[in-house]
Amino acid sequence: MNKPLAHLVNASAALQNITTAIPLTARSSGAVAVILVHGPAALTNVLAIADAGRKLNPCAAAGHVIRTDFYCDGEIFDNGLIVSHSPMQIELHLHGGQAVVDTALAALRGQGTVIAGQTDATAPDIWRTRSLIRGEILQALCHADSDAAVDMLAGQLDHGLEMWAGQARKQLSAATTEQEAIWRLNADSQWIREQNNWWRFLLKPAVVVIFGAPNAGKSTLLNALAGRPSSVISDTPGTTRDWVEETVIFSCGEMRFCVTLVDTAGIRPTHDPLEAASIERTEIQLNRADVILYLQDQSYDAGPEERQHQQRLNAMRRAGKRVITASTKCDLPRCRPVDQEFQSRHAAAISAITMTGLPELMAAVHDTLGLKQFTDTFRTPLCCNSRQQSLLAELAVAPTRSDAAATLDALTGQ
Ligand SMILES: Nc1nc2c(ncn2[C@@H]2O[C@H](COP(=O)(O)OP(=O)(O)OP(=O)(O)O)[C@@H](O)[C@H]2O)c(=O)[nH]1
Ligand SMILES: [Mg+2]
Repeated sequence: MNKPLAHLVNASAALQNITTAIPLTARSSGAVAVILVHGPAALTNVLAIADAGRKLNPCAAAGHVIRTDFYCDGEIFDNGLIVSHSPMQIELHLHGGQAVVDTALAALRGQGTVIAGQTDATAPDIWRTRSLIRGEILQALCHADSDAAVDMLAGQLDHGLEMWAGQARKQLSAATTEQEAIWRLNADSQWIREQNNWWRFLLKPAVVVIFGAPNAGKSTLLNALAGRPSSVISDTPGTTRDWVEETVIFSCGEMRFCVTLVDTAGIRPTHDPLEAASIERTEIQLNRADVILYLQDQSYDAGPEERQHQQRLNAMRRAGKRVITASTKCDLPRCRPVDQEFQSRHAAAISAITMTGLPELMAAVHDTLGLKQFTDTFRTPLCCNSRQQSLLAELAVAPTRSDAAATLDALTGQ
C-alpha cells in the first residue's frame, strides 16, 4: 500500500538541504516494504548502505533498478532493490518485516539521513514549513497501519481540520453577538471530538480480545484470521496459557482496517495454580479490550459456567464495553438448546475450520467500532494527535470569543 507519494515528497522537499527517508508502506503490510529517500544526498546515502555502492559509479545508478545486498554495521540485513528515479529520489524495496525496515532506517540515519515521522521532533521540523496541522497529518501518515487510515489522512491534507479552523476563525469575527459566535463554535468542536470515538480506531488498531470457555475454539479462530499458526491448538481444554497477540487486517465491504486480535486462556474454575495464573492474564487482557469477542461452542452443552460468563458479559455491556458474541464450530451438529438471550445479541455463527461466518464476524467488529461513518464523513475534520484533541476540548467549552480565537490560533500554529 503506497502512501500519497506526491504529498510526502513535496513536504520533504520543503527543506532543500536535508535528505529524508520516508517509509511508504504501512507497518503491518505484507511482502514488500518501500522506503523513499529524498534529498541532495539520497543516492550517496543509499549506495553507502548497499553492496552496489562498491561496484557502481554512483552516476550510473540514477534511472536504474539495481538488485543488491543492504548492510548495517558491516552485516547484511536484507537483499532487495534500489529503484532510482533520480539522484535525489531513490526508493529501497525491501522485504516487508518491520525489523528489516527499522534496520534500513538505522543504516540510513548512520549516513546522515533524517528519518521522517519517527519522532515527534523530526517530522514537524521538516513538514511544518507549510502548516502545522498539515505537518502533523503527514507525520500520522508515516504511522498509518491500514488502507482506511491512509485514505482518511490523505483526505485530511486538503480538507479537514485546517480548513474547518480557517472557516471557524472567519465566522468568529463575522458573528454579530458574542453568544452567537461562541455557541456555534462550541457545538462544532464537540461534534468533531465525538467523531474521534470511531476515528481513533483507524489511527491505532482496536484491541479485540477473544474470550470464552476452554476448548471454545479461540485459538483456532485467531489462527484462521491471522492466516498463520500463532497459537497452539488442541482438544485438551486449558491449552492456551499466555495470551497471543496478532495484528490482523479485517475487511468489511471495501474497507480494510487493522485490529490487534488477542487469544486468551479459557476461563473456568480451577485449583491448578498454573491455570489460575493464565486466567489472571486473561482478566488483564479483558480490561484493555476495546471489543470483547465471546465465543460459545454450540457443539457442546457446557452448563452453568457459561451462564456465569453471560452474566459477566451483561455486566460488561452495562459498564459500556463493546461485546460481540459468536457461536463456534457451526460445521458440527448443534448440541445445545437455543438460548434466546444469547441469540438476540448474537453476531455470527462461525466455523474457524471451514471459515464460515468470518466476514460477518469482521462486519460485526466494524459496526461496533462505529467505522460505518468512514465513508459518510470523508471530509469531516478529524484530529490526528493528542495536541489537536486537547485544543478541540478547549474549544468545545471556550467561554469567550477572544479565548476561542486564541485557541484556534494555537490549533493552526499561528
Ligand atoms: N469442527 C470444528 N472444530 C473446531 C473449530 N474450532 C476449533 N475446533 C477444535 O476445537 C478444539 C479446541 O480448539 P482451540 O482453538 O484449541 O480452543 P481454545 O478455545 O483455544 O481452547 P483453550 O486454549 O483450551 O482455552 C480443537 O480440537 C480444534 O480443532 C471449528 O470451527 N470447527
Ligand atoms: Mg487456546
